Amino acid sequence: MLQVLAPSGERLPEPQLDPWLQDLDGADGAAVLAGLYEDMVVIRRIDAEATALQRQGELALWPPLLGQEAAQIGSGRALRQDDFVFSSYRENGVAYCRGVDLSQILRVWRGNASSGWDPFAINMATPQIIIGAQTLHAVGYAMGIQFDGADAAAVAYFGDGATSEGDVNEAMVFAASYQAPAIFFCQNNHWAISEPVSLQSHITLAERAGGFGIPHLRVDGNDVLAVLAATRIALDRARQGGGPSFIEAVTYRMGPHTTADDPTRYRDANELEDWAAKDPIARLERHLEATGVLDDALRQRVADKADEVAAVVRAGVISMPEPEALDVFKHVYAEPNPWLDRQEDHYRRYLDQFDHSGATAGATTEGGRR
Ligand SMILES: Cc1ncc(C[n+]2csc(CCOP(=O)(O)OP(=O)(O)O)c2C)c(N)n1
Repeated sequence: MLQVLAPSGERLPEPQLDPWLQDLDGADGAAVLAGLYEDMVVIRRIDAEATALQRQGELALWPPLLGQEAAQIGSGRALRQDDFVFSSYRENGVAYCRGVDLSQILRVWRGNASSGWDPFAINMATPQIIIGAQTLHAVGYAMGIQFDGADAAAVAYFGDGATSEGDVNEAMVFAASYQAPAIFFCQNNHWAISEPVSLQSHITLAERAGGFGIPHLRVDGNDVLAVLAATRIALDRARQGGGPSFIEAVTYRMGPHTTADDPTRYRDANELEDWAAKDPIARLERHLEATGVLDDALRQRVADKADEVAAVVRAGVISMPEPEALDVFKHVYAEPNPWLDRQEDHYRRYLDQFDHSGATAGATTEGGRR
């Protein structure tokens, strides 16, 4: 597994990745590192705020990313604006990097909308809940990039569990066959809800890609610099016409699968303790302290930014207008659809039975029976 930052924060020589991190040794190096640190702290704070909002009944559900900040920020910050991201539901850190309006990340989880944002405004598709389906979308988009003769890339984010899905394997066949500029970015967070990765694969997930003829890198996913470098390598290959790449970022989901899950029912507490020692933010913090980049002023600036962002997220969620019940029929099809119109009509007539207090309208017979 490739690593640039040890858990102690020490920078290790890494011949394959170091050439892709030269900007860190230049005049702006400290600013780049401080930027990565800020993003990771801010996204952890958004995650904690969203979890609190769910516990307070303001969101129906939330899939925490705690522990996966380096995998998401390191890869997200390597991308160019014209690259296109296809993610699942946990990549809120990547959405933050793409510039999504923060409260829009939470709209779906509040139940206010059936999708989050305009994909073409930020070049990131709305989150996919069907495990692995987004890899096919990414490869299709990547083939479109090829037809256009452009040098962008399509990046599919998915979990370890998704690699066992047919969709992901079919996507890899197509990407390899057409040498599409697609990046398969797998966050191996070790658990597919209660299913451990060890049960799903007897080889590393990165090695699976080798079977399709796709070049692969296995990096420490809690090391933001290793992830940044690996993503730059894959992007460069895609831009040069070198075809797809697979990155396995080895990380850990420190929280539950979603706020509806209780991981203590299937996970050993010692495992969590081991991974807490490899925390991605603490590791970068140690590095920045040792190199003199992290001082009290930077710490304060980042803490203030996190507070500010958390306040925006909270205010945005709480003030979201409630959707109309019939809005559920909007945006299902681009063209009029008689079957949907019929369903909408039935639902409207059903809703018409109720008055504003929620009681059933219409006369009741004696004794309250109809
Ligand atoms: C096709 C499909 N099968 C099953 C599910 C139910 N499901 C939701 S999340 C999940 C586990 C996914 O694990 P992984 O791919 O490792 O991603 P992670 O949640 O760890 O980020 C499953 C099986 C689903 N959403 N889609």
